[in-house]
Amino acid sequence: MRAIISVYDKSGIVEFAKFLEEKGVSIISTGSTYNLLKQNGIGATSVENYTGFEEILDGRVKTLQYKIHAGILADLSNPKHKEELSIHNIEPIDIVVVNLYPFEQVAMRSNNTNELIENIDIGGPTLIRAASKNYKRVLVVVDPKDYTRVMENFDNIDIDFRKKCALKAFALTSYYDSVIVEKFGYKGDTLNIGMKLKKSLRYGENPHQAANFYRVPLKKGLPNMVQLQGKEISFNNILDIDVAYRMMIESTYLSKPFMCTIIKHNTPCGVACADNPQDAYEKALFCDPISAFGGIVGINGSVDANLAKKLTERFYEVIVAFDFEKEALSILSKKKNLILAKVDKVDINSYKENKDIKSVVGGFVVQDSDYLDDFSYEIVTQSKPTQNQIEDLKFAWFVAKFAKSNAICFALNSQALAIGAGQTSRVDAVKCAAQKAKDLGINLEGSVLASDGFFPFRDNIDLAKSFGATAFVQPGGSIRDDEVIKACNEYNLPMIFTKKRHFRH
Ligand code: 93A
Repeated sequence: MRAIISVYDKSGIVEFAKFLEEKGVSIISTGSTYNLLKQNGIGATSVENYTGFEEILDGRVKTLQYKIHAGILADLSNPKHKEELSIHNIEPIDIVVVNLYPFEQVAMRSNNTNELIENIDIGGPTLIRAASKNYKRVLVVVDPKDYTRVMENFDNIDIDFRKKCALKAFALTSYYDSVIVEKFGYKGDTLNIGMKLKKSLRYGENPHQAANFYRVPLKKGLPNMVQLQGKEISFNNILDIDVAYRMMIESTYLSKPFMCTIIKHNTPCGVACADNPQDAYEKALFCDPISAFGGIVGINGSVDANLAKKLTERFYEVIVAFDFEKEALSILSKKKNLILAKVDKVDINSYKENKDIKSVVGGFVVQDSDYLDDFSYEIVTQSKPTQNQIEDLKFAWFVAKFAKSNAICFALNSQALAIGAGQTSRVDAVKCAAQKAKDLGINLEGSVLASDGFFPFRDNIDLAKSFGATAFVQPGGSIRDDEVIKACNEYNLPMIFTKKRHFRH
């Protein structure tokens, strides 16, 4: 076996190279790496000796040589490659150990263009990328922290291990380039976190904020959205369409075929399910027609003429649906500004794979997506919920999941009656919802209540019961669960725990 070692950060390299030598690996090495190995008694060959070409252009061309790269890139399962190696007297290289010029560290302290340019590593990434491309045969090691793992597993290194190393290497070179882009301040159609510009937006959350819409590579799980009519889509429209879209995809969890949601400021102000889209819409609107003004309507189906007529009676910004019937389109076309967004129904499994990225000053936090695809629970009270209550609890739980935390939802017959969202205390969420219902003349008697996080005290139960709630769903997990369960038992009302919290910030 043959390895090329060319490292800027020399930590651990002597031990690693010694190990490789003991395993019978021949070592080729660059300038100062070679000197260090030699000083430590390791029998390496310099790149110059190996290739017959000396380093030129002040080290800009060290390893960028035919003999090196053909040795790395040859596919030895291909007879033609093997033959060509032998014709040109080139030996295969099986291991590439490289770490790069410290561009980022230099960029943090310096604005000297020449210094920055000299610290852009070209040969290193080229070695790394060549080895990664040929991971089926070649092992690439780009991080001194990995030397131990490689040594421990050396006799059992398989294709999975080499593939992992290759992807780590590609991620490194992609990050390395993104730092160069960031330092030199490129403003183009890619964002330096590996995203591609989808659309320049008129402005951001507010008119004084510039904004763009980027997409992740390969668009995995993202809706393929087509705008059928209406004014230019805005930053806030995209955010609101996103919640509607998530509810549409996750609505496969619900028991009825059609779901309608009305979104305002990124949180639902009305949600319902029914056996047809029009009923679902009318039931959704019932919850809070005042908030619905200027909202985004999402429907997990096709908009037909009847529904289109209903929709034109009010002012909405966007209708998002899986489809629009021809007649519906002609009815809706009278509302020139109304945006119609047709989105693809994606497979729930690829949807689940999406990562949730939120920005913080100077970076991002990333988490797995919080999807809902089943309703499992434990009954924790003496009183057991009826089958109808279970259905309503399941539905209310869906609504509370998508409403901004702290969120609660009073629901009955697959319809949200009152939603309390975005409150800093849970008891305020209950009060807000009940106050809205009261103002709109909505009767909460006989409803069920869902809470996206646990009830910290029994006061929520006392209050909700006084407004008419008759069953509860919450994650559980408070140190005062006993007190909360006791309150339900006193009222002889059922409560279920899902053991899963669904905060949405
Ligand atoms: O200047 S380079 O872009 N040209 C090259 O051909 C080349 N080959 C390896 N830089 C190159 N390298 C880099 O040199 C490696 O990525 C490593 O960071 C460094 C090791 O050089 P030395 O062994 O002389 O310390």
